[in-house]
Amino acid sequence: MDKIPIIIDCDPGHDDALMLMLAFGSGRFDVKAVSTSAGNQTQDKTLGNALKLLTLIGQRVPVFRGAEKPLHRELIIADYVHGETGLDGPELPVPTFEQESTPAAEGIAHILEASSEPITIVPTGPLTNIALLLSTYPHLKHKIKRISLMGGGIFRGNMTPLAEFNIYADPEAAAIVFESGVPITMCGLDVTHKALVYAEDIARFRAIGNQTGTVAAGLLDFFSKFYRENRTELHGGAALHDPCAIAWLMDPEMFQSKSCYVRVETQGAYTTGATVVDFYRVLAQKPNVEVVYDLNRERYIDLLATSIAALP
Ligand SMILES: [Ca+2]
Repeated sequence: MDKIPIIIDCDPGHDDALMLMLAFGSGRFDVKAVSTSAGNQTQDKTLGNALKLLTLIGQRVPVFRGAEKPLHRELIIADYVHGETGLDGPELPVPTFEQESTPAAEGIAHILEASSEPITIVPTGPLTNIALLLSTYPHLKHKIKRISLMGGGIFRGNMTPLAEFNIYADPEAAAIVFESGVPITMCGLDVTHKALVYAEDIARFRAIGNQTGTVAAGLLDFFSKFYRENRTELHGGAALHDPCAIAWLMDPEMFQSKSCYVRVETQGAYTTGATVVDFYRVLAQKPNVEVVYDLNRERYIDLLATSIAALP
């Protein structure tokens, strides 16, 4: 099977870490580059975390530093979930390599330009870098096969009652991405709050016995604390958001989704950062997003376990 060419834009972040393990460990992707967004933590920290994680899993691809803050707003971070470092919990290795000198949007543009085939972009943080890419290099849109992202939701939010963190952090950037005309897959809170990882799954990752499994388990132990304390309706499960955006590319059949017209609210009194999903097609507009809302959780955990086992 041919590997799927992708570029990952992330803000590690505990669930971003598991997303990277899935992307690299699955063997299904030709990862052209990783760029970092400021989101779960500051740009300095998410960039450092990406370099540490790639060092841990023995992968060396170009890493690009992304924007320091959202397009028009001040940076908000999610240290209440991810801790002071953005990846609190286990010990991580000192990076064995450095980021490229090119900024993210420019670096991604060069890769798209040089590629003979369209590349899928997988953003799992705020969409600042991807909005900069699309607005600075609009002639390269046709080189983007799809944007498979974690963000948004149909009926709920986790920052405000209707807005999810990644979209809320930079709604103007998200609006640019959703209005770009590039095909989008949106793994929002509807599916990611069913992509639960429980204590027994964490024990399974730890029992793999390699360094990746040990770190994955340590990260998820820390990450689960927030969910056990604040999302009791998940019954001890932690919502493992970001790997969904990769898993959908591997096996869309394990998910349920619907093609919908989606816009991002940037000015609402109560709804800024909401993804407005026309689920029942009341506007009769052409769908621009494949909205993912359910998955086969057991298969998702199996994919993660297999991928972690294939890494150092
Ligand atoms: Ca993330």
